[in-house]
Amino acid sequence: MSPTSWRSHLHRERAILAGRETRTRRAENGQFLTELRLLAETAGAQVRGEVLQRRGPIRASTFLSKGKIEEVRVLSGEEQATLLLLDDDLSPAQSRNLGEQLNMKVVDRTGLILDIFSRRARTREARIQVELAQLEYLLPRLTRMWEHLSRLGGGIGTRGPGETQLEVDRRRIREKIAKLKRDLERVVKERRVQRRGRRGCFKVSLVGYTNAGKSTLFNTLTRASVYVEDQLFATLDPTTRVFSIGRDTRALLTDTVGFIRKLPSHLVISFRATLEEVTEADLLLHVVDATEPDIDAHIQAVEAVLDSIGALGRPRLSVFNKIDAVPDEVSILGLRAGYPGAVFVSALTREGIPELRAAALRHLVQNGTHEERTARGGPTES
Ligand SMILES: Nc1nc2c(ncn2[C@@H]2O[C@H](COP(=O)(O)OP(=O)(O)OP(=O)(O)O)[C@@H](O)[C@H]2O)c(=O)[nH]1
Ligand SMILES: [Mg+2]
Repeated sequence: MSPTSWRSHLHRERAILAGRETRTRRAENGQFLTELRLLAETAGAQVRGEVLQRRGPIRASTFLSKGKIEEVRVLSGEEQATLLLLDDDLSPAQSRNLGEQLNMKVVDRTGLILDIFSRRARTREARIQVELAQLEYLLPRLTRMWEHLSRLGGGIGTRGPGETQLEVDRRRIREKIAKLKRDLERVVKERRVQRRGRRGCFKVSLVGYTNAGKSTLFNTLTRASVYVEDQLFATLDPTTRVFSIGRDTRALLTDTVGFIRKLPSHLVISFRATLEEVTEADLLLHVVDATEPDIDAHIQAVEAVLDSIGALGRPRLSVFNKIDAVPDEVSILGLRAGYPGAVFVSALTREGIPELRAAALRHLVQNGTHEERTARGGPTES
């Protein structure tokens, strides 16, 4: 591994998951680390066990308490695990200390999400954005990564690196970051030019928690066939297609990257080019997975990301998806009562889709964007 590139390195590793309960987030029926497990599996790791810290303050030097570190040590010995995945973000010093004490590779939540994004990035735009976020994350952690790699003999020789080598590597990373930022500026400009060509059209963007069914709904509404998968972050690149809202009204619908609780800020910043589609939309369709046990937490996580990109004020319509998979009618009635104004659909069975189109049209009219705007030209893709 060269210091200025970072390929996925979690694939097939045997991993232990660890997290801490907080006052606002408590484990219920063992549900606490479910999302971390999904993230880990999406990154290709093999999850061998979980450790949950329920009480006690955060230990500044290692994040986890001594007792929990011991628990991880025993479990990882039994399971021959080499990787510890944390549900929270660690400071560079915390992950270094934990790694040294346990003699394991330690990856925090941001590191894990970045790893998944790097596995998913296919287009030039996505690659630039992901690499930029990774290098910004890597820079303050370089010492640790370096020591760790040298200990494992990971392709950089057996001799411990001197300060000079580290300085050289830091400089190379800074230069690479500067270059990626210039590349990204070009991408942002290209996208702006592209969007200018679409002035006069309604712009509707799908947003929502990862795996809520945005791409499936996109395919249903536009008869497209973008990639759909029961995995987190299946979509990284935005796709735009024409979508008919009413008999004579068409809009441009954009499917984009999904959000998650504590989406790394480096990613949010570097995905600016992609997310400008969202900040400039006339209407956001917020897709919510109706089968999700913790719907409010997901809605709040999405709103937090919208807030951080300056899109919280855009007109928004909540779309509860996957109602075909909600076990009983009573639950759906409960949701309808709890979220008035939302529409309820199944992107798979098409139930509720006509109501969704009608509600979207109503919103566009109410927001005064309806008048002369209709989509011009044939389907476009970006
Ligand atoms: N039962 C049911 N499953 C659905 C529905 N819509 C989507 N799914 C499933 O949910 C999973 C995620 O769907 P995607 O469309 O990839 O979700 P997404 O929101 O685009 O996810 P990311 O791009 O990863 O953020 C897939 O397995 C879909 O088949 C639905 O209406 N009903
Ligand atoms: Mg998707």
